[in-house]
Amino acid sequence: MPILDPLKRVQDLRRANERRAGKSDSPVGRTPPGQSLTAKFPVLTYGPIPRVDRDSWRLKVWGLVDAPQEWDYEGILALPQQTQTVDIHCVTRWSKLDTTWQGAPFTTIAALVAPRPEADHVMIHCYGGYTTNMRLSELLEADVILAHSYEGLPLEPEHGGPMRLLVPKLYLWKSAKWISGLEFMQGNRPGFWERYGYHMHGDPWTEERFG
Ligand SMILES: Nc1nc2c(c(=O)[nH]1)N[C@H]1C(S)=C(S)[C@@H](COP(=O)(O)O)O[C@H]1N2
Ligand SMILES: [Mo]
Repeated sequence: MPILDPLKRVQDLRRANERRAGKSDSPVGRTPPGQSLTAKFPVLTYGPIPRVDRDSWRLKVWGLVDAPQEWDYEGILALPQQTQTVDIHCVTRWSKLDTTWQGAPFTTIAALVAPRPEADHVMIHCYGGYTTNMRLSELLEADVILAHSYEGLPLEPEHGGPMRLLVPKLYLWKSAKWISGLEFMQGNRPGFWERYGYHMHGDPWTEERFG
């Protein structure tokens, strides 16, 4: 057996461990399998870009929650804010390192609407009709935010402005642009791309591209 194979295996294991420990700062260790790095920020949208201005934008939360609520743009800005620098990964095989976003943590919103014990998934709804599904447990991780700013500036309309979801740990199709609603549910249901064969979960590190 060529010596390269075991060496590569050890390297891969070390990278996986570093990643789990959050230690790796080498671009190689931070790039999931099958992805290439880009410095650009490609726009990927199915259909036309819905034009939603700040004043009319709303987030409605309903389903299996004790306190259904609606927020406007100012309401989201009035919540505690979080700024974070994260890597993003698109299923079309580009990754972008060190992108900086600001917004309100999903956990704050979840705490305010009080999910019922049986709620275990959330359908994300968007202006324009796009949807995507996620496990509630993953939305409750600390780096999931409702983002209104990118690199210190208000989010551009083509990237989801005035407000999008950011879930850095999953492929970017889960980071719904022009977010309009959160539907808390019991059990999972496919969203837009998931119905067309994308994976129900979408972990870039295990290449959950298609279901
Ligand atoms: N509402 C909405 N959100 C969406 C999409 C979309 O078509 N509509 N595309 C998804 C896909 S497939 C990707 S890869 C990312 C791309 O985000 P970007 O255009 O800011 O790069 O947005 C996701 N969020
Ligand atoms: Mo995508």
